[in-house]
Amino acid sequence: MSTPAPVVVSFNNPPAFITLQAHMLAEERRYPGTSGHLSWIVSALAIAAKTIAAKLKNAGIEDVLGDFGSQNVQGERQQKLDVIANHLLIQLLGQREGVAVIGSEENDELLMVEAEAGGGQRFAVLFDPLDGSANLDVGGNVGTIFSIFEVPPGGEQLLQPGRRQVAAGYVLYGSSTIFVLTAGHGVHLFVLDTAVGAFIRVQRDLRIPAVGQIYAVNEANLASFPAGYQHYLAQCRETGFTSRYAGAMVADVHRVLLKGGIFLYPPTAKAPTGKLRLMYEANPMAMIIEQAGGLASTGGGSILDVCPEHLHQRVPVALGSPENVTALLAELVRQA
Ligand code: AHM
Ligand code: MG
Repeated sequence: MSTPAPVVVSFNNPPAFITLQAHMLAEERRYPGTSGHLSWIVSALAIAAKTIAAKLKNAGIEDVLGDFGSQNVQGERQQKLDVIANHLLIQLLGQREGVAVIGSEENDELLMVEAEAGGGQRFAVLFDPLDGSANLDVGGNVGTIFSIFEVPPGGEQLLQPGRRQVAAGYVLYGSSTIFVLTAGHGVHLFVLDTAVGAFIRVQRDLRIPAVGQIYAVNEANLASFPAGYQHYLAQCRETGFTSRYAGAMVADVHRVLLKGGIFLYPPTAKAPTGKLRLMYEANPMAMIIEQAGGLASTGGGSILDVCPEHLHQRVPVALGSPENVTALLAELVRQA
């Protein structure tokens, strides 16, 4: 009896069930000579995200809500979950080979991680562990935002313009846990499959709509915005825009990324250089939005070209669909 010919099956076309880890390994393989440290760092961020998501699901049952009883360097009251998320990220990243520097919204200074023997590429990871934490007590959306730079050999110039980020992303803890990532080649979206415990890629090469009809801004501050912002928002209202504002940058930017429109945190009387922090809020969101085909501006130039002076520096932020941001910038010039 002759042996039947083996059946050759291809599992690559169409690709299915790609985890975040598999995605990162494939991304890194495109660049021979890279050390693999970047995917290792993203895997630490994913573990932190899963742990934070689990804590949030049990908030109110476990004692994780409310004030921690201290303030961070920016004078903001820390919530217990701010402290828990920050500690978790520092512990996980601090143990990862390739992490040289850690910077957090919740820490006054950069943390320098001792180098491992063996050398190789080293990275700075900057993050806002729990963005929008004022939403915690009401069960609203919160997020984690991160930015990754390669540390130049010699370690000088630790804070670099956002244009030099090698990867950036955010996690949105909402009705599902969503991980959005760019490593400089498009924006990809993963959803946590809680049964499997892994982030599964559900969208590749996300593109922001060219124009949208949503604006996200804290309109209670309108009277103290510079004239150009006020005029632009008046035009939006006159032309049928709708307003959506969660008070958590991650949730608001995510909506704009998927549906189009504009997210704004302009200068105000209370915060003349804006409220949002360049290194771990504005830069990573700007990289995501630009990678998706949008624009991200300080009102004067691209957020990604701002030369940082210190870890907690603030910038005005206007980001979103290219047509919306261009219209705002034209109004800012007209009213200057
Ligand atoms: P946080 O990082 O301390 O939570 O603050 C940042 C948040 C952003 O998520 C959000 O866009 C902004 O602060 C909301 O501020 P406001 O309440 O002034 O509108
Ligand atoms: Mg924040």
